[in-house]
Amino acid sequence: MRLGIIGLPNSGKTTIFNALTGQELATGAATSGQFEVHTAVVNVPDERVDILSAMYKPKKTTYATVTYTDIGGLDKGIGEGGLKGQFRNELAQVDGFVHVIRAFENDTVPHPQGTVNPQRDLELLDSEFLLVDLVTVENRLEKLEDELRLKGKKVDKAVPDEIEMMKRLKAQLEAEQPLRDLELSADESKSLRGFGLLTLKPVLVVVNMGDELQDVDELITYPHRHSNVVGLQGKIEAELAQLDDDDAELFMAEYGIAELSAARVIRLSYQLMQILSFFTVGEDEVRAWSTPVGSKAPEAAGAIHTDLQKGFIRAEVMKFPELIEAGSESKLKAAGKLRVEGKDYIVQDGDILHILFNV
Ligand SMILES: Nc1nc2c(ncn2[C@@H]2O[C@H](COP(=O)(O)OP(=O)(O)OP(=O)(O)O)[C@@H](O)[C@H]2O)c(=O)[nH]1
Ligand SMILES: [Mg+2]
Repeated sequence: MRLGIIGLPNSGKTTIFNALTGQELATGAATSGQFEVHTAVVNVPDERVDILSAMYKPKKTTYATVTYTDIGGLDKGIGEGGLKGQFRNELAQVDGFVHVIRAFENDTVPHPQGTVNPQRDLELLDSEFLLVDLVTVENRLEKLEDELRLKGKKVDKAVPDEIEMMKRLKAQLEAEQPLRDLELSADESKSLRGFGLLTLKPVLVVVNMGDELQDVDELITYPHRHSNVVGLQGKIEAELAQLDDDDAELFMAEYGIAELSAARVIRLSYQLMQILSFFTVGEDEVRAWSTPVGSKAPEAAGAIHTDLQKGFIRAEVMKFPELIEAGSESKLKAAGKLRVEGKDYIVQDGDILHILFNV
Protein backbone atom coordinates (compact mmCIF):
# COMPACT_ATOMS: atom_id res chain seq x y z
CA MET A 1 0.00 0.00 0.00
CA ARG A 2 1.54 3.22 -1.13
CA LEU A 3 0.47 6.79 -0.45
CA GLY A 4 1.75 9.74 -2.46
CA ILE A 5 2.50 12.97 -0.61
CA ILE A 6 1.37 15.85 -2.79
CA GLY A 7 0.82 19.57 -2.45
CA LEU A 8 1.83 22.98 -3.76
CA PRO A 9 5.50 24.04 -3.74
CA ASN A 10 6.75 24.89 -0.25
CA SER A 11 3.66 23.52 1.46
CA GLY A 12 5.92 21.25 3.52
CA LYS A 13 5.60 17.93 1.69
CA THR A 14 9.16 16.86 2.41
CA THR A 15 8.85 18.10 5.99
CA ILE A 16 5.72 15.97 6.47
CA PHE A 17 7.44 13.03 4.75
CA ASN A 18 10.27 13.33 7.28
CA ALA A 19 7.79 13.58 10.15
CA LEU A 20 5.96 10.44 9.07
CA THR A 21 8.98 8.34 8.15
CA GLY A 22 11.78 9.59 10.39
CA GLN A 23 13.94 10.29 7.36
CA GLU A 24 16.11 13.38 7.02
CA LEU A 25 15.59 14.56 3.49
CA ALA A 26 16.66 18.11 2.76
CA THR A 27 13.81 20.61 2.77
CA GLY A 28 13.50 24.13 1.46
CA ALA A 29 14.83 25.93 -1.56
CA ALA A 30 17.53 23.37 -2.42
CA THR A 31 14.94 20.88 -3.57
CA SER A 32 12.30 23.23 -4.90
CA GLY A 33 10.81 22.49 -8.27
CA GLN A 34 12.85 19.37 -9.05
CA PHE A 35 11.17 16.19 -10.02
CA GLU A 36 12.26 13.88 -7.25
CA VAL A 37 10.59 10.85 -5.78
CA HIS A 38 11.52 9.54 -2.35
CA THR A 39 10.01 6.49 -0.77
CA ALA A 40 10.02 5.04 2.75
CA VAL A 41 8.19 2.21 4.47
CA VAL A 42 6.84 2.81 7.98
CA ASN A 43 5.15 0.68 10.60
CA VAL A 44 1.52 1.40 11.35
CA PRO A 45 1.36 1.91 15.13
CA ASP A 46 -1.17 -0.49 16.62
CA GLU A 47 -1.75 -0.92 20.33
CA ARG A 48 -3.28 -4.35 19.74
CA VAL A 49 0.01 -5.63 18.33
CA ASP A 50 1.79 -4.34 21.43
CA ILE A 51 -0.71 -6.10 23.69
CA LEU A 52 -0.49 -9.38 21.78
CA SER A 53 3.27 -9.17 21.80
CA ALA A 54 3.27 -8.74 25.57
CA MET A 55 0.96 -11.75 25.88
CA TYR A 56 2.84 -14.17 23.59
CA LYS A 57 6.39 -12.86 24.08
CA PRO A 58 7.37 -13.87 20.54
CA LYS A 59 10.87 -13.76 19.07
CA LYS A 60 9.65 -11.25 16.55
CA THR A 61 6.90 -8.63 16.39
CA THR A 62 5.83 -7.26 13.03
CA TYR A 63 3.49 -4.36 12.40
CA ALA A 64 1.47 -3.62 9.30
CA THR A 65 3.27 -1.18 7.04
CA VAL A 66 2.46 1.66 4.72
CA THR A 67 4.75 3.21 2.13
CA TYR A 68 4.98 6.95 1.63
CA THR A 69 6.29 8.61 -1.49
CA ASP A 70 7.26 12.28 -1.48
CA ILE A 71 6.50 13.43 -5.00
CA GLY A 72 8.54 16.61 -5.35
CA GLY A 73 8.41 19.01 -8.24
CA LEU A 74 4.84 18.04 -8.89
CA ASP A 75 4.01 21.66 -8.86
CA LYS A 76 5.24 22.84 -12.22
CA GLY A 77 2.32 23.97 -14.30
CA ILE A 78 -0.18 23.79 -11.50
CA GLY A 79 -3.27 25.72 -12.45
CA GLU A 80 -2.30 25.45 -16.11
CA GLY A 81 -3.46 21.92 -16.76
CA GLY A 82 0.17 20.90 -16.59
CA LEU A 83 0.20 17.53 -14.89
CA LYS A 84 1.84 15.35 -17.46
CA GLY A 85 4.33 12.59 -18.14
CA GLN A 86 6.33 11.41 -15.19
CA PHE A 87 4.26 13.24 -12.55
CA ARG A 88 1.07 11.90 -13.93
CA ASN A 89 2.47 8.34 -13.89
CA GLU A 90 3.64 8.64 -10.31
CA LEU A 91 0.25 9.97 -9.27
CA ALA A 92 -1.64 7.25 -11.12
CA GLN A 93 0.35 4.48 -9.44
CA VAL A 94 -0.20 5.30 -5.78
CA ASP A 95 -3.13 3.86 -3.82
CA GLY A 96 -4.04 7.15 -2.18
CA PHE A 97 -2.83 10.63 -1.36
CA VAL A 98 -1.62 12.64 1.56
CA HIS A 99 -2.42 16.16 0.42
CA VAL A 100 -0.28 18.68 2.32
CA ILE A 101 -1.81 22.13 2.72
CA ARG A 102 0.23 25.03 3.99
CA ALA A 103 -1.24 26.87 6.94
CA PHE A 104 2.06 28.15 8.39
CA GLU A 105 3.28 31.69 7.96
CA ASN A 106 6.97 32.04 7.20
CA ASP A 107 8.30 35.14 5.46
CA THR A 108 11.45 33.39 4.35
CA VAL A 109 9.49 30.67 2.56
CA PRO A 110 7.66 32.12 -0.44
CA HIS A 111 4.15 30.87 -1.14
CA PRO A 112 3.58 30.18 -4.86
CA GLN A 113 0.22 32.00 -4.68
CA GLY A 114 1.59 34.90 -2.64
CA THR A 115 -0.60 34.38 0.43
CA VAL A 116 -1.46 31.61 2.87
CA ASN A 117 -4.96 30.39 2.08
CA PRO A 118 -5.59 26.71 2.84
CA GLN A 119 -9.01 26.33 1.22
CA ARG A 120 -7.86 27.95 -2.03
CA ASP A 121 -4.78 25.74 -2.22
CA LEU A 122 -6.80 22.61 -1.60
CA GLU A 123 -9.21 23.48 -4.39
CA LEU A 124 -6.41 24.46 -6.74
CA LEU A 125 -4.74 21.06 -6.78
CA ASP A 126 -8.08 19.31 -6.59
CA SER A 127 -9.39 21.01 -9.70
CA GLU A 128 -6.18 20.03 -11.47
CA PHE A 129 -6.87 16.41 -10.59
CA LEU A 130 -10.47 16.73 -11.80
CA LEU A 131 -9.18 17.94 -15.16
CA VAL A 132 -6.72 15.07 -15.48
CA ASP A 133 -9.51 12.59 -14.76
CA LEU A 134 -11.88 14.27 -17.18
CA VAL A 135 -9.36 13.80 -19.99
CA THR A 136 -8.91 10.13 -19.07
CA VAL A 137 -12.66 9.52 -18.97
CA GLU A 138 -13.34 11.39 -22.21
CA ASN A 139 -10.65 9.44 -24.05
CA ARG A 140 -12.04 6.16 -22.84
CA LEU A 141 -15.58 7.16 -23.72
CA GLU A 142 -14.53 8.12 -27.23
CA LYS A 143 -12.83 4.78 -27.73
CA LEU A 144 -15.85 2.84 -26.50
CA GLU A 145 -18.25 4.80 -28.68
CA ASP A 146 -16.05 4.19 -31.72
CA GLU A 147 -16.12 0.49 -30.99
CA LEU A 148 -19.89 0.52 -30.63
CA ARG A 149 -20.28 2.32 -33.95
CA LEU A 150 -17.92 -0.05 -35.70
CA LYS A 151 -19.32 -3.32 -34.42
CA GLY A 152 -22.98 -2.33 -34.03
CA LYS A 153 -25.02 -5.19 -32.64
CA LYS A 154 -22.02 -7.53 -32.55
CA VAL A 155 -20.31 -5.44 -29.91
CA ASP A 156 -19.37 -7.12 -26.64
CA LYS A 157 -22.20 -6.46 -24.23
CA ALA A 158 -19.77 -5.08 -21.67
CA VAL A 159 -19.28 -2.04 -23.93
CA PRO A 160 -22.68 -0.36 -23.50
CA ASP A 161 -22.44 -0.94 -19.74
CA GLU A 162 -19.05 0.70 -19.59
CA ILE A 163 -20.28 3.60 -21.72
CA GLU A 164 -23.09 4.16 -19.26
CA MET A 165 -20.64 4.11 -16.35
CA MET A 166 -18.16 6.43 -18.05
CA LYS A 167 -20.96 8.90 -18.72
CA ARG A 168 -21.75 8.94 -15.03
CA LEU A 169 -18.10 9.61 -14.24
CA LYS A 170 -17.99 12.38 -16.81
CA ALA A 171 -21.08 14.08 -15.39
CA GLN A 172 -19.57 13.93 -11.92
CA LEU A 173 -16.31 15.50 -13.06
CA GLU A 174 -18.10 18.18 -15.06
CA ALA A 175 -19.97 19.07 -11.88
CA GLU A 176 -16.49 19.52 -10.37
CA GLN A 177 -17.01 16.70 -7.90
CA PRO A 178 -14.40 14.02 -7.20
CA LEU A 179 -15.10 10.46 -8.36
CA ARG A 180 -14.57 9.11 -4.87
CA ASP A 181 -18.00 10.53 -3.97
CA LEU A 182 -19.77 8.25 -6.46
CA GLU A 183 -21.49 5.10 -5.36
CA LEU A 184 -19.78 2.38 -7.40
CA SER A 185 -20.43 -1.34 -7.36
CA ALA A 186 -17.56 -3.70 -6.54
CA ASP A 187 -17.40 -4.71 -10.23
CA GLU A 188 -17.30 -1.11 -11.37
CA SER A 189 -14.52 -0.26 -8.93
CA LYS A 190 -12.59 -3.24 -10.15
CA SER A 191 -12.99 -2.33 -13.81
CA LEU A 192 -11.74 1.19 -13.08
CA ARG A 193 -8.57 0.09 -11.32
CA GLY A 194 -6.37 0.22 -14.39
CA PHE A 195 -7.19 3.82 -15.32
CA GLY A 196 -5.29 5.51 -12.52
CA LEU A 197 -8.12 7.96 -11.87
CA LEU A 198 -6.80 10.49 -9.38
CA THR A 199 -10.01 11.73 -7.77
CA LEU A 200 -11.12 8.17 -7.14
CA LYS A 201 -8.25 7.57 -4.75
CA PRO A 202 -8.72 8.20 -1.04
CA VAL A 203 -7.12 11.34 0.31
CA LEU A 204 -5.94 12.45 3.71
CA VAL A 205 -5.69 16.22 3.81
CA VAL A 206 -2.87 17.20 6.17
CA VAL A 207 -2.95 20.82 7.23
CA ASN A 208 0.62 21.83 7.98
CA MET A 209 -0.05 24.21 10.86
CA GLY A 210 3.39 25.51 11.70
CA ASP A 211 4.30 26.23 15.28
CA GLU A 212 0.88 27.04 16.67
CA LEU A 213 -1.98 24.61 17.01
CA GLN A 214 -4.88 25.71 14.85
CA ASP A 215 -8.44 24.53 14.43
CA VAL A 216 -8.37 22.74 11.09
CA ASP A 217 -12.16 22.85 10.75
CA GLU A 218 -11.92 26.61 10.54
CA LEU A 219 -9.29 26.43 7.83
CA ILE A 220 -10.67 23.69 5.63
CA THR A 221 -13.98 22.20 4.59
CA TYR A 222 -13.73 19.01 2.64
CA PRO A 223 -17.02 17.11 2.73
CA HIS A 224 -16.11 14.14 0.55
CA ARG A 225 -16.18 10.40 0.94
CA HIS A 226 -12.99 8.40 1.44
CA SER A 227 -11.29 11.51 2.73
CA ASN A 228 -10.31 13.00 6.04
CA VAL A 229 -8.69 16.19 7.32
CA VAL A 230 -6.07 16.41 10.08
CA GLY A 231 -3.69 19.03 11.36
CA LEU A 232 0.02 18.43 11.90
CA GLN A 233 2.79 20.70 13.13
CA GLY A 234 5.09 19.60 10.37
CA LYS A 235 8.36 21.13 11.42
CA ILE A 236 8.11 20.21 15.09
CA GLU A 237 6.99 16.67 14.28
CA ALA A 238 9.83 16.26 11.81
CA GLU A 239 12.29 17.25 14.52
CA LEU A 240 10.68 14.88 17.01
CA ALA A 241 10.91 12.07 14.50
CA GLN A 242 14.69 12.44 14.59
CA LEU A 243 14.92 11.70 18.31
CA ASP A 244 15.71 8.17 19.41
CA ASP A 245 12.98 6.35 21.36
CA ASP A 246 14.24 7.29 24.82
CA ASP A 247 14.57 10.98 24.06
CA ALA A 248 11.20 11.01 22.37
CA GLU A 249 9.60 9.37 25.42
CA LEU A 250 11.22 11.92 27.73
CA PHE A 251 10.03 14.76 25.57
CA MET A 252 6.52 13.43 25.37
CA ALA A 253 6.35 12.81 29.12
CA GLU A 254 7.56 16.33 29.78
CA TYR A 255 4.93 17.89 27.55
CA GLY A 256 2.20 15.41 28.41
CA ILE A 257 1.87 14.14 24.85
CA ALA A 258 0.33 10.66 24.71
CA GLU A 259 1.07 10.00 21.09
CA LEU A 260 2.94 11.84 18.37
CA SER A 261 0.58 13.37 15.85
CA ALA A 262 2.65 11.75 13.14
CA ALA A 263 1.68 8.33 14.51
CA ARG A 264 -1.97 9.33 14.41
CA VAL A 265 -1.63 10.56 10.85
CA ILE A 266 -0.06 7.25 9.83
CA ARG A 267 -2.96 5.35 11.36
CA LEU A 268 -5.55 7.62 9.76
CA SER A 269 -3.99 7.28 6.34
CA TYR A 270 -3.95 3.49 6.73
CA GLN A 271 -7.59 3.41 7.79
CA LEU A 272 -8.65 5.51 4.81
CA MET A 273 -7.43 2.87 2.41
CA GLN A 274 -10.30 0.52 3.13
CA ILE A 275 -8.07 -2.17 4.42
CA LEU A 276 -8.16 -3.85 7.79
CA SER A 277 -5.63 -5.52 10.04
CA PHE A 278 -5.82 -9.07 11.23
CA PHE A 279 -3.22 -10.83 13.32
CA THR A 280 -1.34 -14.07 13.59
CA VAL A 281 0.16 -15.03 16.92
CA GLY A 282 2.62 -17.57 18.27
CA GLU A 283 5.93 -18.06 19.99
CA ASP A 284 7.89 -17.18 16.88
CA GLU A 285 6.03 -14.12 15.74
CA VAL A 286 3.15 -11.81 16.47
CA ARG A 287 2.25 -10.11 13.27
CA ALA A 288 -0.28 -7.72 11.77
CA TRP A 289 -1.42 -8.29 8.20
CA SER A 290 -3.44 -6.13 5.84
CA THR A 291 -6.33 -7.19 3.65
CA PRO A 292 -9.09 -5.21 1.91
CA VAL A 293 -12.27 -4.60 3.92
CA GLY A 294 -14.76 -7.30 2.93
CA SER A 295 -12.13 -10.00 2.29
CA LYS A 296 -13.20 -13.55 2.86
CA ALA A 297 -10.96 -15.80 4.93
CA PRO A 298 -9.10 -17.41 1.98
CA GLU A 299 -8.21 -14.01 0.50
CA ALA A 300 -6.91 -12.84 3.86
CA ALA A 301 -4.94 -16.08 4.16
CA GLY A 302 -3.44 -15.25 0.76
CA ALA A 303 -1.92 -12.10 2.25
CA ILE A 304 0.19 -14.43 4.39
CA HIS A 305 1.08 -16.91 1.67
CA THR A 306 -0.55 -18.04 -1.59
CA ASP A 307 -0.38 -21.67 -0.39
CA LEU A 308 -2.65 -20.76 2.50
CA GLN A 309 -5.19 -19.40 0.06
CA LYS A 310 -4.96 -22.29 -2.41
CA GLY A 311 -5.10 -25.00 0.20
CA PHE A 312 -7.45 -23.19 2.58
CA ILE A 313 -9.51 -25.56 4.73
CA ARG A 314 -10.77 -23.42 7.58
CA ALA A 315 -9.76 -20.65 9.93
CA GLU A 316 -9.69 -20.64 13.68
CA VAL A 317 -10.65 -17.16 14.81
CA MET A 318 -10.12 -15.40 18.10
CA LYS A 319 -11.74 -12.01 18.63
CA PHE A 320 -9.22 -9.58 20.05
CA PRO A 321 -11.50 -8.20 22.82
CA GLU A 322 -12.52 -11.73 23.83
CA LEU A 323 -8.91 -12.83 24.05
CA ILE A 324 -8.10 -9.86 26.25
CA GLU A 325 -11.10 -10.54 28.42
CA ALA A 326 -10.20 -14.22 28.79
CA GLY A 327 -6.61 -13.31 29.59
CA SER A 328 -4.97 -16.06 27.55
CA GLU A 329 -5.52 -18.28 24.57
CA SER A 330 -6.05 -21.39 26.70
CA LYS A 331 -8.66 -19.65 28.85
CA LEU A 332 -10.42 -18.42 25.75
CA LYS A 333 -10.52 -21.96 24.40
CA ALA A 334 -11.75 -23.30 27.73
CA ALA A 335 -14.58 -20.78 27.58
CA GLY A 336 -15.56 -22.20 24.19
CA LYS A 337 -14.85 -18.94 22.41
CA LEU A 338 -12.49 -20.16 19.73
CA ARG A 339 -14.51 -19.87 16.53
CA VAL A 340 -14.10 -22.08 13.53
CA GLU A 341 -14.93 -20.40 10.22
CA GLY A 342 -15.12 -21.60 6.63
CA LYS A 343 -14.22 -20.10 3.27
CA ASP A 344 -17.16 -17.65 3.22
CA TYR A 345 -16.25 -16.00 6.49
CA ILE A 346 -15.70 -12.27 6.07
CA VAL A 347 -12.66 -11.28 8.08
CA GLN A 348 -13.14 -8.46 10.61
CA ASP A 349 -10.63 -5.88 11.77
CA GLY A 350 -8.78 -7.24 14.80
CA ASP A 351 -9.41 -10.92 14.12
CA ILE A 352 -6.65 -13.25 15.20
CA LEU A 353 -6.47 -16.01 12.63
CA HIS A 354 -4.98 -19.44 12.53
CA ILE A 355 -5.32 -20.85 9.03
CA LEU A 356 -5.61 -24.60 8.50
CA PHE A 357 -4.60 -25.59 5.01
CA ASN A 358 -3.51 -28.45 2.86
CA VAL A 359 -1.42 -28.29 -0.30
N1 LIG B 1 7.74 27.82 10.15
C1 LIG B 1 7.51 26.66 9.54
N2 LIG B 1 8.18 26.38 8.42
C2 LIG B 1 7.94 25.21 7.81
C3 LIG B 1 6.99 24.27 8.30
N3 LIG B 1 6.94 23.22 7.48
C4 LIG B 1 7.83 23.47 6.49
N4 LIG B 1 8.44 24.67 6.71
C5 LIG B 1 9.50 25.27 5.87
O1 LIG B 1 9.02 25.48 4.58
C6 LIG B 1 10.05 25.23 3.62
C7 LIG B 1 9.55 24.25 2.60
O2 LIG B 1 9.35 22.99 3.21
P1 LIG B 1 9.48 21.65 2.38
O3 LIG B 1 9.12 20.54 3.31
O4 LIG B 1 10.76 21.58 1.65
O5 LIG B 1 8.28 21.88 1.36
P2 LIG B 1 7.96 21.06 0.04
O6 LIG B 1 6.49 21.11 -0.14
O7 LIG B 1 8.60 19.72 0.11
O8 LIG B 1 8.66 21.97 -1.05
P3 LIG B 1 9.03 21.59 -2.57
O9 LIG B 1 9.39 20.14 -2.60
O10 LIG B 1 10.16 22.46 -2.89
O11 LIG B 1 7.82 21.93 -3.32
C8 LIG B 1 11.25 24.71 4.39
O12 LIG B 1 12.14 25.80 4.56
C9 LIG B 1 10.67 24.30 5.71
O13 LIG B 1 11.59 24.42 6.75
C10 LIG B 1 6.31 24.61 9.52
O14 LIG B 1 5.49 23.83 10.05
N5 LIG B 1 6.59 25.81 10.09
MG1 LIG C 1 9.98 18.77 -1.20
